[in-house]
Amino acid sequence: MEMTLRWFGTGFDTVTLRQIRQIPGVTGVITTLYDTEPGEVWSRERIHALKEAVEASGLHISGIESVNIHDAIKVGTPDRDQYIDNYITTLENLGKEDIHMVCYNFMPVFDWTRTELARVRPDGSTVLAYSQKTIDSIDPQDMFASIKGDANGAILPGWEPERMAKISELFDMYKDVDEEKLFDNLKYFLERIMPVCDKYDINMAIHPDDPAWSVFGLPRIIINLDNIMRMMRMVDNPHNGVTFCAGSYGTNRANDLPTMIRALKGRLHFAHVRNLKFNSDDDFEEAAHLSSDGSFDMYEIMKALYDIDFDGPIRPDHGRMIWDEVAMPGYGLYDRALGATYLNGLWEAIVKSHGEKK
Ligand SMILES: [Mn+2]
Repeated sequence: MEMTLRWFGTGFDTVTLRQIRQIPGVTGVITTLYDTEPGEVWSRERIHALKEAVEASGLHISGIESVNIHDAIKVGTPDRDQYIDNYITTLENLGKEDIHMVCYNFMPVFDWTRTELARVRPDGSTVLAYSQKTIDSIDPQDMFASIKGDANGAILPGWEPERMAKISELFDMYKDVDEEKLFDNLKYFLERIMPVCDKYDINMAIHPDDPAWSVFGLPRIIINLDNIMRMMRMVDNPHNGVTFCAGSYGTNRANDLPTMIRALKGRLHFAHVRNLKFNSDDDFEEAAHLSSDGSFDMYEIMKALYDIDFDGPIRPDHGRMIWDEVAMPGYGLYDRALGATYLNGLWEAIVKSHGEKK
């Protein structure tokens, strides 16, 4: 595996490449062109400039998170082919710039959903949190305004104000889309992009829905092992794979994370490893990466990745806000750096206990 950190780009991220370079063991970043709209072609020039900026810091681009999917593709409207053509051009341009992993998601209307951006934990740190009771009591139109806490001036991925302004239009677009239709539309998209992925050896890594169940009655399909296996079988190509996000699959306590990882051998292209602390089945908050701070056994998660010979990029995921840092919720420097170091420590111990296989 390669330890990486997500970086939103100059002008969008409070964390600098120089700071990331100084986290021991982090050699790559997972980045994006944050100012592009879903459906837009990413020019080779802009990708090249991004790559040069990252490489000038002594790091490299380990993959893209995300190239977002236009709603026309998810809904399956007649204009979807144009947007898929654009997506294919973006993949070609990424391939030509030697970038081989692309994370994306297929969530309708809302990207990840939380009800609080800064819940205070007993140690005084603040974290993102989710309460189903809160979701059940609010109108989806008010979702953005009702998230408690401050985004610290950052634009949250998937929660861009211009997108949220069109929320009723979006709900209307998805009104006839159920789970079966969403699977069909995903299949159509994947079948069309696989030839370019084969040509440039690009691993597509679908990010799970977060939380891993339906919110506001919208269909959500990337939520458990059965559905991921169905997704991979319906377009049976090794480039059609997954992002294993422990914190997203882990929202559903029926998901056995190490077992899921072991079932995904060969198709797991990217890993997000973080911990959650459950207060009840439908109320959780994000925790430090350390096993004892939350509800997951992080050693077992890393061990499962080791057991499947995982060799893709991995990153710590949302961190707590600590040491008075002001940053995008979940994406400060300090706690993610602690997370990377902890995960590297677990990995070193696992490798050495297996006779330094790698
Ligand atoms: Mn994730």
